[in-house]
Parts: sequence; structure tokens; C-alpha cells
Amino acid sequence: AGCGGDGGSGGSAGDGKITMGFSQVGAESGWRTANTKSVQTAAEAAGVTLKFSDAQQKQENQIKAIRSYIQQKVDVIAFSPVVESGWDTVLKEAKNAAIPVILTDRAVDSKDTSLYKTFLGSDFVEEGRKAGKWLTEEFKDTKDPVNIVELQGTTGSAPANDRKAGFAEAIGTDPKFKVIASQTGDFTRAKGKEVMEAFLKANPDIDVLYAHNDDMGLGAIEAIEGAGKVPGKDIKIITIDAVKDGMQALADGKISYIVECSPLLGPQLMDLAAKAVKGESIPARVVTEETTFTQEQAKEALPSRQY
Ligand code: GZL
Repeated sequence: AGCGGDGGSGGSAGDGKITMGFSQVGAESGWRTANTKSVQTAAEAAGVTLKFSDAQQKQENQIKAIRSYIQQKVDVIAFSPVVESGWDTVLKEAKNAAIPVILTDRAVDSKDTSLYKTFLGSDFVEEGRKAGKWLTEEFKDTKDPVNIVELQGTTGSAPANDRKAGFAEAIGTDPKFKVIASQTGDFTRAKGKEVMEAFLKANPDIDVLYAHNDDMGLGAIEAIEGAGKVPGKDIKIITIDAVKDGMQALADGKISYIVECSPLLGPQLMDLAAKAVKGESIPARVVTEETTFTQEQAKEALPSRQY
């Protein structure tokens, strides 16, 4: 890097190093843990000074964290918005302070897209479509109704809204697919188990569980086994993420199919942040590369999974 010079706003020590303020959703799932590790490791590797906060899945904590990063005059702010709405005010404050903002993982529904430089993360509608497509394939020869229960992610979050929409679009092609119950499990195992217990009590003949993440699916497996049913056999289970514990359950035949959602956003985030701080143009949308796994593919992939 060149001589000291002005390394951007007050956040950097003038040595070209940048300071990033990162507001993380929380620590609600295996995915989130892997995502946090990816961001922290990538910051270290990129020589980015990282100020990191965990919002315990509360929007007001994220807003507080972003305000404190503005006060500290960091060079760049990155965050994963726990829900889609309610960000315009604080994002306008960051814009007025001339601090670039990068959305990672989840999106916001702000109409004013000048409030952030880019959104780096998965296409959650496509993830829902992939889950639905597998189901229509799996049950293509079935004539009877296919009763589906759905464990939604955090209410109001982009992944919950979009995974629900994508799945509904894919199964909407055939009226035999019936979503007989759909409720949030807040992306956690505990809540997933609790809600699945209620689903099982109210619905004797569930054929399929569609869970918006592995963790809720793993909690639901405990409920299914507690009810004396066999997960993967009596009730087919489709989840999204492909974290290690989910992949193990897939390899063990308890989960039937997993749509991957990669949490490894750290390196791309640091590249985008460095460019944003320098005022270089960056794409408004960077979509994560990710795939899907059957039970056989999980057995092959497990040994080399990073998370
Ligand atoms: C998706 C991410 C979701 C994961 C969940 O990108 O926001 O939040 O699917 C996590 O496991 O809790």
C-alpha cells in the first residue's frame, strides 16, 4: 500500500487498514455460527479491523450497533438484517455520515437502494423452488393428497418470506400438494421441536416436513421420534442450509433432501468492503454459489465439509 495518507474516514489508522463495523443477527443456528466464523477469519486474513456485535435476533440491537459504528466513524458497515423492514432511518444516518453499508446474508425491503452499496447473499426464492421441485419429483407418481407441514424461519426475515414463496411456487403446479400447517420456528432447534410437536398433535397424517433451515428440521426430528414415527420414512423431511449436523442426519436417512445455503461469505465481504471504501464501483447484487444434496451425496460430501 502507498504511504499513510488519509486512509478514509477516522476509522482507519491512516495505514490503509480499514475498520469494519459488523452487526450479526445472533447465534441462533449452526449456519449462523459458521457465518460468524467466516466473517471473523476473513477479516483477520484481509487485515481488516473488525468491530463485531451479536444482536440476539433483535432488530433494535442491530440499529443500536449500527449507530455506535457511525459514532466510531468506522470505514464501512456490514450487517445481516434480522428482518426485511424498518432500516431506512438508520441507513440514512450512515449515508449522511458517508459510511458505505454492505448487506450480507439477508436483504432489506428499503425502496431506496442508494442506502447500501451491495447485497451479498443467497437467492432464497431459488432455494425454496429447489426444495419444492425435489418434492414434486419425489411424489410424481402419487395420486393421493400429499400433506405438508412447514416450519418457517424468523417472521419477517428475507429467508423466511422468500423460501416460503419459492416453495409454494414450485409445488403450486399440482393441487395434490397441500400445506396443511405453516408456522415459524424462528430458525432454532428448540422452537422447531416445539412447533413440530404441536403439528403432530393436530395432524395425524403428515407426509412431509419442509423446514426453512436444518436446525428446525433437527428439532422436528426429535418431536417426530418422540411421537413414535420414523423421520425420513413416515415423514419425508426437506431442509435448507447443509450444515454438518443436517448433512449427518441426511446421510443417516432421517432427512430426505437438503438445499445448500452457504454461510461462507467472509472473503467476498472483505473484497467488496475494500472496494467500497476506495469508492470503486461494485455490483449491486452478488449471489452466493450453492448446490443441493441427496442422501447419497451427503455421505460423499460429509468428510470434506468445512462447517
Ligand atoms: C440464510 C440465513 C438463515 C439460515 C438459518 O442466509 O439468514 O439464518 O438459513 C439462519 O440457519 O439462522
